[in-house]
Amino acid sequence: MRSLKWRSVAAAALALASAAATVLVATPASADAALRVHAQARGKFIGTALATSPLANETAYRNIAQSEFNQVTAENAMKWSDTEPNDNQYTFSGADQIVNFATANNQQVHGHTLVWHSQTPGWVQNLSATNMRTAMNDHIATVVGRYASNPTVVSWDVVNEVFEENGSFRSSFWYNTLGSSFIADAFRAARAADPDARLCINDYNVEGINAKSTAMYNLVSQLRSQNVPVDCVGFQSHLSTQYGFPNDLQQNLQRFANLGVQVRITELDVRIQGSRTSAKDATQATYYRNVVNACLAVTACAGVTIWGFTDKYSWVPDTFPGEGFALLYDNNYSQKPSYTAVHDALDDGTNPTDTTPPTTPGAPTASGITSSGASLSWTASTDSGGSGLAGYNVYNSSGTQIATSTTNSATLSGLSASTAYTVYVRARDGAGNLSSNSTSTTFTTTGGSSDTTAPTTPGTPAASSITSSGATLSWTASTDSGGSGLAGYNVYNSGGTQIATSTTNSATLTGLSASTAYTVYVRARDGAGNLSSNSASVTFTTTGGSTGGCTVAATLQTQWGGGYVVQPVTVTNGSSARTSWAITFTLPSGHTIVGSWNAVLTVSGNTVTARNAAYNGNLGSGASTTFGFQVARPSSDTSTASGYTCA
Ligand code: 9MR
Repeated sequence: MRSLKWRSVAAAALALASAAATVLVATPASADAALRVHAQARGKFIGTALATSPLANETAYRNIAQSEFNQVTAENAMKWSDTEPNDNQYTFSGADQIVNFATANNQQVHGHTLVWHSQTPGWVQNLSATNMRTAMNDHIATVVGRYASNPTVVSWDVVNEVFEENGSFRSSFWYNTLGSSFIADAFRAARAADPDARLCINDYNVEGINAKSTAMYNLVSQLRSQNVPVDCVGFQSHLSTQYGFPNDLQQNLQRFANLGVQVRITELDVRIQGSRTSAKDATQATYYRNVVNACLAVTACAGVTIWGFTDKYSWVPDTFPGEGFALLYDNNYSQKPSYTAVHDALDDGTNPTDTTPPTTPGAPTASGITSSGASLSWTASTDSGGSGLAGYNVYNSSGTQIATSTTNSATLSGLSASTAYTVYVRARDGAGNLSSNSTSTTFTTTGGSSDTTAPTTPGTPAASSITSSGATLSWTASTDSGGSGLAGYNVYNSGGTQIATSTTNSATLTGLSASTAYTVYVRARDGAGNLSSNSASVTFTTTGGSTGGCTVAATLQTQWGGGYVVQPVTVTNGSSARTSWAITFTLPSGHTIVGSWNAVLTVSGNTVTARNAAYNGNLGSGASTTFGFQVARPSSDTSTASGYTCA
């Protein structure tokens, strides 16, 4: 029986509100309780975006992600380029990684994002109207459908960033091919795929009352009057201290709430210019406090999600050279004044819910020990804080979490033979409080003496489905004659860091950087933990995102039946001065360039390369220049050039 996802959350919040009304003696808040403890006490979520690579590789990243937040959004792993890189070929490794992490830590997942003009593969962008609508509906049915019966995934950004700054519909390939009807279609497809998920429309620069947020307001109002299932509006809130705080944020949230939708802050960060100073930190902290307070003041505001938590992995410096430090923790995972601001805004000094951790579990006992696994069991904890025992985390001696469980036992797998493991457990409750560490237990896996023969060396990996953030590798399988049998493969980068594992002779890499060369090789492993020699390596380069040494933004100035003008195309340099630049973009078939200015264009197939003219190649740090061009197209065709990339 599936649970009623977000509706049950609303019921819990109501129960909390009525409990608060009858509890007369307030318990003092624990000053150092985690953000999620205070957020839950206020009936709100506090979320973070998560990136798959540090989640897999960094204990400090995982520890903060699980202890401070009760809601997570995949920063990239659920986007179309990651989930359906080729038509009808779905890859969910990154998405599942995020969902599994959230499930293990009693967090909810907000799905991001189904229909967006960015990070959508070229095969979608060039489809005919009929085929594009089918592809969109299939994608939504498959991605939403995958998690429809999973109570962890409660909501989705169905369409993202459909407006221009002036409030007109964004001239995206979606809009240019399908008109605005794709928006209602997408919401209906999402509702059909999961009737219980909360469905959101999401955008940036809509925090204050302005042309763009008013266009959003009018659209949401219109869609709801047409019974299109829009449940929620997401305000990204990528703020910068240089533009001032949107002081009408609360008023804006309230006018949307009055339409009957839930509102939420979905991607909050506050970037500063140049290096950090205590004055800039203090200003930034004020912005964070103001956003949290605005959400707290609006009953229909469900919570605040921050776009990551450590400056180490923020998108900001890549996109805005010279700006950064936008998050709650510095590069070394130390809390900044912005953390304290969010904490103190959420902490109202009374805390009707749970800051009491469960009791310490008993020392684990190991049984069923093999060369690659063991079963652990321990005496259960109890929880008196009110939120109830949620489960247990199992850690190794270096503090890395190696398993989670909802019962007082766990199965460990993938261990190495003849190896001593020291493990301990901690209980966690529904509010995210962790118990003290149990006493630890050391056990030794059985001998690899019977199998010391490594598998044969796997074939050279071949890279395919290369996007700006991922790639698929496949290779000729190894064989194992040592007796324990082939268990799988590890994938390494040129620095020897393991970046993926697989039980088959292929793997999907996610979370890669755009326009970057990656050299990777694989090793096979058997059931006794023997590793083969390294395969030969392959080098591939991810496609260009918008985050290379320069960025490009193209504006459709005018269009008519048989053609259009793109002007200005603004090329903005990164942080190092350059003497030349090159932009590539894709022309739909049947389109021809009929004129250009301030750049030299060459056409090869459907790809156009625009290089600087003799006089505008020199760009200092952060400097911009512009060019433009005119295109002829068949008169029945409404598509335009797309895929602008700074090479
Ligand atoms: O933070 C994301 C970054 O890692 C990606 O490279 C980028 C690709 O366009 O998307 C970033 O996240 C965006 C989000 O999905 C939608 N709103 C704007 C966010 C910041 O660009």
